[in-house]
Amino acid sequence: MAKNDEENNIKYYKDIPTYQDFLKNHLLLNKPVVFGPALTETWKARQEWVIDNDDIIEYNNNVNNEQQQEERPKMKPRLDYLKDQFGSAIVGVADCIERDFTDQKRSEMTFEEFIKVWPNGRYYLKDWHFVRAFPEYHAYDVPKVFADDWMNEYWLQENKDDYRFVYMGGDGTFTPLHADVYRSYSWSSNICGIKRWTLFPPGEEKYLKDRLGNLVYDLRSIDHVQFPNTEQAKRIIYYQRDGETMFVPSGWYHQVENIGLTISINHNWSNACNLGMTFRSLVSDLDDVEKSIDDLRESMAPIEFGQTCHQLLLAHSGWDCCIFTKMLYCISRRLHDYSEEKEKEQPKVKWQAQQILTILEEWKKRKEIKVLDDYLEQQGLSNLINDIKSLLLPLL
Ligand SMILES: O=C(O)CCC(=O)C(=O)O
Ligand SMILES: [Fe+2]
Repeated sequence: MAKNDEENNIKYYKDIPTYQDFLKNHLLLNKPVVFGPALTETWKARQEWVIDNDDIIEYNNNVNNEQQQEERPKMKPRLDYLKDQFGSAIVGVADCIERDFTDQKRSEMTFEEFIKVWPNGRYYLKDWHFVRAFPEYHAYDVPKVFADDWMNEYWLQENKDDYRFVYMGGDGTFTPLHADVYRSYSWSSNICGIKRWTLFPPGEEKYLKDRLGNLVYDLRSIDHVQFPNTEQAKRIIYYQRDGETMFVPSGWYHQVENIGLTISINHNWSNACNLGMTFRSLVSDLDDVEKSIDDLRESMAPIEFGQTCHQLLLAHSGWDCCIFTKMLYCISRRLHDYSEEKEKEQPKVKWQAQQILTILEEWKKRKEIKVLDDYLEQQGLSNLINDIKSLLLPLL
């Protein structure tokens, strides 16, 4: 088993660090970190969803007996309780043996049906918007160090969506290699089972692509003719145990494989510290859409072409520049009304305002700004960018 310490280039905090330490050493440096079980100890999910694991488990994957003992999860799911509480909910599952382009084939079933197939190691329950589905249940609290979360703050205010998930998988289920949506951060707390993480610092993904830019799908079965350079990619491997929490920084590609029956809770999140990364990912997604329909450019007026690109971006990735700007407006209003005693742990307000204003300046320099202006106007939001500036400038 890989060593779970700094030798492996990942910082481990047994005791929860202060927000200032986390900000300085991880959010701003964009470096991963693991928190010990103390962070999640009081969660209802850790108390009610699991029981001690006394099973002798026959694993599907290739580990020898000694490793099996060492890797045996301390806890296992409390299936009767989970079925009783949540059995009739509809959940989305990924088929770990059927690929669908760059992802796994998805389908739906009831949670009760999932519980029956859980041990088979084929279907992986993913992206369950658990808090939305069971708002009264209160399975966990967002740790203070992760509370400054603009994405969920915006979506919850709109009451439309969120990025708060529960995952449940059997031995050998996995999430293919990817970087997170919008280059957001993620945090993932393991309730039971073991997760084997492989993390690649930003930039290393160039070794994980073929000549056409396709990314390796599963690190466990690489075609070395198609992907001849994968061995060169620097990586961190970490076995995440029951109760531990992984912080995944922006733009780090990663793959996750489950050992034993696993349950995890994870959020995608973003804030002023990774705003630049998020913004550049938006612009690059927009560039990709533009390229993909370049043959239509001649047949359309420039405004119409721009709007079509935005619509495609929204349909394809769930966001567009309008949503991004509305998120900045939502956060700017809060920063403007800042009141110290009510506020969560976060960087200095003035610094956050500067980050947003810097992004707006970057926008202004890009050709897409004209399209964005028209697009916002069409949605009755023509003053949004000026409104953001009026809210933030007094904070500088
Ligand atoms: O647990 C998994 O399978 C995937 C988690 C993940 O990709 C993340 O937290 O960003
Ligand atoms: Fe991820």
